[in-house]
Amino acid sequence: MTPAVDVILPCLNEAGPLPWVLTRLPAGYRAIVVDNGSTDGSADIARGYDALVVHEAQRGFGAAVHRGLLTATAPVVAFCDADASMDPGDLPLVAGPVLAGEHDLVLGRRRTTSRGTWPAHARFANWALARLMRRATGLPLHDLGPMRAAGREPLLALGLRDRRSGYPLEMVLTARREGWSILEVDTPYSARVGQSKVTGTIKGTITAIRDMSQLLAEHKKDAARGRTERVRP
Ligand SMILES: Nc1nc2c(ncn2[C@@H]2O[C@H](COP(=O)(O)OP(=O)(O)O)[C@@H](O)[C@H]2O)c(=O)[nH]1
Ligand SMILES: [Mg+2]
Repeated sequence: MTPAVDVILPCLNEAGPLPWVLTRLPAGYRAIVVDNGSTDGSADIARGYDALVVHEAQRGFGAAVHRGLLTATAPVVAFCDADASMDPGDLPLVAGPVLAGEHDLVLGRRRTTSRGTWPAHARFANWALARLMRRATGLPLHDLGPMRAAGREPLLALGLRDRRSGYPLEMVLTARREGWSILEVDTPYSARVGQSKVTGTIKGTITAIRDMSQLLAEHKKDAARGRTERVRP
């Protein structure tokens, strides 16, 4: 039976949190764990919890997430970290409005449930990027959170190209350019289990900022080109 929602869980050494994460999925939601060369047995653990496990050889958050999107078959796909910082039981908050046909893309704004959940440098980087994202899109967005949902086929049609940490931002910018209806909702966020792979280190944060700044600059150039083309006779 085709699930209503395929949940894409990028996974790089998440043996600790995976059992909890994979038992939290609501009925009708299928887990697709995209393993990116884990060395801690994550893939076997995921299979033990009946998740569909796929491998992606190319390293990078975007490469893993995109592999999940190519693997999905459900009409709606949702994205979630596999680190137990967010509860898959909350996925209906983002998938619900897409399933109901009310919005094309729903983004979960991370709302911390306890102090010390989010390292200060990551919180600051996210705040600065959200500000730039608001300016670029004109939408009242506050976070580039990983929990989100959209229709599978429309998402594929966006033709996203980033395969690193810019993927979530490219999704928002391209969806906006295509005139999608985008909604942000609050989603609970707590301390992850295990070591962060992206923004938990200063180096990871700097790479994320670099990838995202490049995308914002390209988006600005595209928008300016669009304006020039429109005024041409
Ligand atoms: N497959 C894959 N997953 C990744 C990669 N980098 C991060 N992840 C996963 O993507 C999710 C987000 O990474 P995380 O370390 O939580 O980043 P943070 O939320 O910024 O601290 C986690 O489930 C990671 O296991 C990668 O290169 N490949
Ligand atoms: Mg995380």
